Amino acid sequence: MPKYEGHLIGTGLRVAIVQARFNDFIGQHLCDGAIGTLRQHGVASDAIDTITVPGSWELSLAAQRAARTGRYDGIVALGILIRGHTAHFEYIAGEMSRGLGGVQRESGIPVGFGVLTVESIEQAIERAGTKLGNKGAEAALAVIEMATLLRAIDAPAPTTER
Ligand code: DLZ
Repeated sequence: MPKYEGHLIGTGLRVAIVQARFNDFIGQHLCDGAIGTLRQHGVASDAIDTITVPGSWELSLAAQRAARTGRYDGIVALGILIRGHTAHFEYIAGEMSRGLGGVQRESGIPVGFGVLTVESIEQAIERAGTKLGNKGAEAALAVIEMATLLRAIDAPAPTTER
């Protein structure tokens, strides 16, 4: 029985990083984490494009356009949403996550979810390369695994000899 798995060798993959600029002083660390991970796993530097958008609300539209070009094997979405005192957070977080999920389902290209949805700047810093890892790096790793998994699933099944 065939078993399909992805792996973490990113050689030959082309990846777009779509990054929201809001809270950019922390977001830059997510981006560094994502690029560092892609490079460590063999993705060529000229095969990584970065696309910036104003805020997390705009991520899914830019990710959709990037996916439609057919140039990428995967997309890493990065942003930082910090809950304020209004309902803004809920509206943006809901639409952003649904939108990114929709892009990946419609396009068939993996979209790594490296968007922090946190209560405070401190929680964001913890997840952007300090105490609790780097969610940008984790999203990049998931994209490599998913892109290689999809290639494995799409490959023609080996013929059995008689
Ligand atoms: C307006 C806004 C607010 C209040 N907070 C955030 C946030 O914490 N993180 C983020 O990525 N973007 C935020 N934005 C901007 C919106 O995502 C969007 O860019 C604007 O509403 C313009 O469409």
